[in-house]
Amino acid sequence: MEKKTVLSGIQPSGILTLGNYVGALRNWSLLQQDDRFCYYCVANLHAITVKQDAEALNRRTLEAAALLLACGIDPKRSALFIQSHVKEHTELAWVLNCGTYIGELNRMTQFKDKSQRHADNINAGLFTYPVLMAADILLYQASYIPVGKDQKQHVELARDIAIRFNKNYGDAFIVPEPIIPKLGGKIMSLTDPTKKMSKSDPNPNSYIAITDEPSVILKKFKRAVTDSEGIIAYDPERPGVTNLLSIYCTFTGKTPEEAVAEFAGQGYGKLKTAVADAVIAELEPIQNEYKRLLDEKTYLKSVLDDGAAQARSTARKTVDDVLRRVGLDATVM
Ligand code: ATP
Ligand code: LTN
Repeated sequence: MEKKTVLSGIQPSGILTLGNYVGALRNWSLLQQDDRFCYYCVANLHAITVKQDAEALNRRTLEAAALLLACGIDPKRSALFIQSHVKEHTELAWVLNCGTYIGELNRMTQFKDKSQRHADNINAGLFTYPVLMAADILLYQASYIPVGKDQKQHVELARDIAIRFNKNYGDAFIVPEPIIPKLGGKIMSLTDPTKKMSKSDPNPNSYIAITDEPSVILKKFKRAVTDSEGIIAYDPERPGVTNLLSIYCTFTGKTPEEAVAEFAGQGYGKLKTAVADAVIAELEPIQNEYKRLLDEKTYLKSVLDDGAAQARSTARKTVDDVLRRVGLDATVM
């Protein structure tokens, strides 16, 4: 059976949040099926596009890997690895940089957004970030890319880069497609529901960390910003309550209509507690497994070493093929 390839990445730029879990990690785990092989990386090269403390970056990279395992990434079905351990990522990124237009990168909304938030450090890496992401994807000939809604534009750029390269040099790359959850593709901040929940938000009340204690999860949901009307409605005009309802639905499998009917006429308090309960029920076992794995250093190292070796062997084939097609192998005959 010809297996299709799944690939995704997550930056170790902070504590992983409920947004990362619902938008990405949960799907990563579900996509591990018999007819697919998955590559999942901790994208530490991407993380240095904003300022990082070296020691904290190393620690968070390994913690993110342990958390991915705790969320159900199975090393028998997936290669789990650290992006910087596979040099082919930066090698391919250079070639792809030379096949990407400034105009395309200028259109990326994440770049615009991050340049505003990090106005003192608008570096070239932040600008070419999507090209490195395209390299991550195209190296493994991935067909499916599970991501949250905010990454759709980057995956589309990776498609365009692949299509252009294939046209110029012959079919080197599989053209990937994003897989975005229908519900929960964009979980919003609890303190400002018009903004995406983000792990790099300086206010910890704005996000639920996957590792937050149950009492903290309950407290943060209870404080979540809604509105003063107290009407349970799934309506973009009421982003706070709609966000709570979509979180509730993703964790209970109910539809928005069912959830609205369940809480109608009861104000926001009941809904907030019910959302917290549903989230805690799913996160608690993950947290326990995560704590256990953090002490299993030898196991974690062996998973990451094996994952990188597996990734490298696939990635090398793609890079060698690309170098040959572009005329960069320069072999003396
Ligand atoms: P940062 O805030 O540091 O930019 P991030 O929280 O957006 O980071 P990433 O590492 O960039 O996290 O994203 C990892 C994955 O999680 C991506 O697939 C992204 O689309 C998804 N994701 C991130 N935030 C959310 C969210 N609020 N809702 C749904 N999916 C999300
Ligand atoms: N840029 C992504 C993280 C990421 C990624 C990838 C996602 C890095 N490499 C490859 C999918 C495929 C983000 O979520 N900010």
